[in-house]
Amino acid sequence: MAKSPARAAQSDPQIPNRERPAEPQRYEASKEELLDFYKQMLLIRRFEEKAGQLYGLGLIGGFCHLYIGQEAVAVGLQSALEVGKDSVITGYRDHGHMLAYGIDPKVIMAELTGRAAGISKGKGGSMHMFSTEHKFYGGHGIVGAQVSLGAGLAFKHKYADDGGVCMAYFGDGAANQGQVYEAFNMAELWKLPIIFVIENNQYAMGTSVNRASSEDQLYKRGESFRIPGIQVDGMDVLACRGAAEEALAWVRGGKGPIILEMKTYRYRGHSMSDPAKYRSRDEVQAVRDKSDPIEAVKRELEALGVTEAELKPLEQEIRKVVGEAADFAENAPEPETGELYTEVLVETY
Ligand SMILES: Cc1ncc(C[n+]2csc(CCOP(=O)(O)OP(=O)(O)O)c2C)c(N)n1
Ligand SMILES: [Mg+2]
Repeated sequence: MAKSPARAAQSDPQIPNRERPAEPQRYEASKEELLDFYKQMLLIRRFEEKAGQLYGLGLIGGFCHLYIGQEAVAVGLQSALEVGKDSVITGYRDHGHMLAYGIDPKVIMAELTGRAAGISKGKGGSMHMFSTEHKFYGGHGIVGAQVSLGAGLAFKHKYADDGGVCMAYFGDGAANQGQVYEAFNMAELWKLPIIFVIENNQYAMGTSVNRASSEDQLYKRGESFRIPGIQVDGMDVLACRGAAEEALAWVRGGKGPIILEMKTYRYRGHSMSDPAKYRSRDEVQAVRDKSDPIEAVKRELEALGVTEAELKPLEQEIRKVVGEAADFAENAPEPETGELYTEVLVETY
């Protein structure tokens, strides 16, 4: 006799009993750690503002996607990683992730202006930056491609048994790409050490997540692959760090991949050439007023007794670092013309 649909729909009895990660706790940072998070987020914000200015002056060519508004995600998550052991991969909105990993702002800015001293020798630009020394594997322009590449990096960690974990970032728009699900399947099947980080900044170019996604609770996207997911306040750096701790415990414990959906928001347009007609100024302003990640940490620092006068020198120091990076990026020489065909594939294989 054929099974009734209701019976057939009964799922594998193992599923309800599946182990789940614990509910992440907000990270309890010391005053020094909180100051450090503040500095890192402010560095990203000021760096990105400066990059926007240089773009306006015609010093940056090609695409340029700013990370303003999303700073708490990269800073909170990557503060829990071990540089040089764990690997990181992301899309084209990559400057913040590099800065959060302690990579020199000068070589990032010089890459934006296409100079030989840039981290990709001036040939990658905003979207294609790498630091193999940091195990930072880009910087990718093809939406979703970094997710499968990230699964490959995680496979390498497992194969070499080096204890590393891959953190693979992608956007809410990328979360609808087919290759993401192929990567999910393999990652869970092979219990790869990977944290899939969905940076849900609410928009993919001009399309809001609700308009593009039949399931807009993106942390659930791994369910049919048995990959657990956690939704995180991506505007709260301590919530981000707390989630990273839980995710790392899960993945380093050999339990396979995990998904973190970071609820965040980008203040600027998709790229520098976005007229932003798809949302109102009021919407952006409301998020800035209510949930700015940097202002939130500032308030916490003040509650811990840190005064405005103590923060001022930090802010000045960051302005100086960013100013020096911009000067360097403006004055460093361009690559020699003889470099045009080096490190690019010109033969067949
Ligand atoms: C395969 C592919 N399709 C389309 C594009 C064009 N494109 C570039 S960015 C983007 C939106 C992606 O949005 P999301 O994943 O939410 O990332 P965000 O820009 O918000 O960080 C699209 C459609 C592309 N680069 N690659
Ligand atoms: Mg997005």
